[in-house]
Amino acid sequence: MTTVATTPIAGQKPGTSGLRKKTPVFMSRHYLENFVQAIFDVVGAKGKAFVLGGDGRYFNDRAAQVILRMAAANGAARVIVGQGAILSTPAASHLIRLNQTDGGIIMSASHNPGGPDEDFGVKFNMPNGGPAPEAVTEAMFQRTTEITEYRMLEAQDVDLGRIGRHQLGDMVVDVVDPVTDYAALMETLFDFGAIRAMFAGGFRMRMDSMCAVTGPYAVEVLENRLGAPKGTCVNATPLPDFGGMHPDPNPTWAKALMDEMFSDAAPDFGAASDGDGDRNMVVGRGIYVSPSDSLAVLAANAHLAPGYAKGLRGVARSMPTSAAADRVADALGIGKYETPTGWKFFGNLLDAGQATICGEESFGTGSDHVREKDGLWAVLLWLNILAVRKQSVAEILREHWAKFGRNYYSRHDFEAIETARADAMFAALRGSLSDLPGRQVEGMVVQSADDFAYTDPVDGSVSQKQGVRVLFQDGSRIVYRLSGTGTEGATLRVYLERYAAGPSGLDLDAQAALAPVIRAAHALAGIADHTGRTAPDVVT
Ligand code: VG1
Ligand code: CO
Repeated sequence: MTTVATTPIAGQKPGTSGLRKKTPVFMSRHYLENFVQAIFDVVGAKGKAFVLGGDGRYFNDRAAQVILRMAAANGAARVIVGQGAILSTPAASHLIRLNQTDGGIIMSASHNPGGPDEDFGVKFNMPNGGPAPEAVTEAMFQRTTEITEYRMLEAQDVDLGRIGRHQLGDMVVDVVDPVTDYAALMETLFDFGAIRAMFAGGFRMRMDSMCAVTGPYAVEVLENRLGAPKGTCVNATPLPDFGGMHPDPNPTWAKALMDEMFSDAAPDFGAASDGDGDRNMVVGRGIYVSPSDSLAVLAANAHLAPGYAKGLRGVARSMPTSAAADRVADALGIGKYETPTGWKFFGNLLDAGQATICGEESFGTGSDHVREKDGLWAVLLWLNILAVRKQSVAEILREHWAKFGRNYYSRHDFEAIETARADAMFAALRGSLSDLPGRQVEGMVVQSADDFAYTDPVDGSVSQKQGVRVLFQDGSRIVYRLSGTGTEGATLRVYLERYAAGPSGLDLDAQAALAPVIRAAHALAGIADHTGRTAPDVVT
């Protein structure tokens, strides 16, 4: 065991989901080591067991060996690693819970591109399987600012290609198949027989794993266990640079899937997932399902799947997510919760049994089966619902809107803005909040405007400044936030929502229906003046 002298490196502050930086930064001297030592200093490693895996992006394999040697040097007793250092984020969460480990380290920058010049990331998950809460990540960050040394075992690489037990110093390394336990969990939740019968009856699907981590999971579950025709899963081999794809499952980056789903040859159902497998996009033949609507439809129909047949305890959504899920919760007479952005805020609600299903507008949905959002889980719940209802995605959506009304919704992202300009825009916006109520814009009257703060109902912790909200009298809403996962400048996210009760006006194009809200969003924040941008880079 060696103790290596080091000095603090600035900027090792975890964001919405772990620490993310450009890969060369992560590969620079002491960078990974400092952060990993800070993790172990905060959570303690002596005698403990952890799970380790990542999404297979560039540097995943090398980082895994470093983390293993550091875990051994810090006295950990056992680390469970996915074969090839691969684990999807939800599968890692499941392994932590299944094996009751003391947490886990996930190597991923999720939906950010991967490669030597792209992004890398590391996050710590707690013994409940969920992302570390703010108090813990803050303590890790504090530790990085005062670190003077880290511990490293001098040893050869562990053969992570071979399943089975290995020894690293005094520590045991158990290399496991990344898919088996996860697939078994899915079989307990969904009616595989019904879905298998649907595929056998000619139902066709395209699952686009975007050359990221869900490939092996999708092939095993959809093709091997559910009998979907070979070739249902595309881009199913995880690659270090994701084959040059940007593994963010949205209409912009999963364009090939969108094109196919809107073509004459479209299959019945399409889905895509992100770098680390926790996000999903769902598309019907000729119809896109917005993530906020997906959450609402899943909540309304979850009881059709065996794992949720007893009904839901509650539904939680992040604040910028549309209120569509709230309408379902009200109709079901169950709890509804509104949290800040980031899955870590759902952990307490799930642990306390207050929420069963959670979701975010950013293509994330999940349930209490793990403590992360879970892309393939959402796909399987949709398949289960389709198998039971025997309707198309379009029919299910239209019936949903007819019953609950429709929350037209879109998010506009303005990427890589100069940080100082973005900060100035927010300062001005925050300064104007108290004057906004009563103001008319685009024919709508502002009812209230605030900076979202959240008090966790379980542990009472408070999170401030989680997004600026402007609420209008007609129920429309604008939310402004800065991304906490980007690695270049600032990314402004503008979330737009407008409610249509129906029965008419439920079938409009979302951008058209939101046009006045979009114009109001630009006017109220002075987006063009502050940032020089008039149009978003990504629209979802
Ligand atoms: C984004 C999303 C957020 C999500 C987070 C992590 O954060 O908006 O909803 O939880 O990514 O998702 P931000 O701070 O950039 O808006 V993932 O798939 O990167 O684990
Ligand atoms: Co992700």
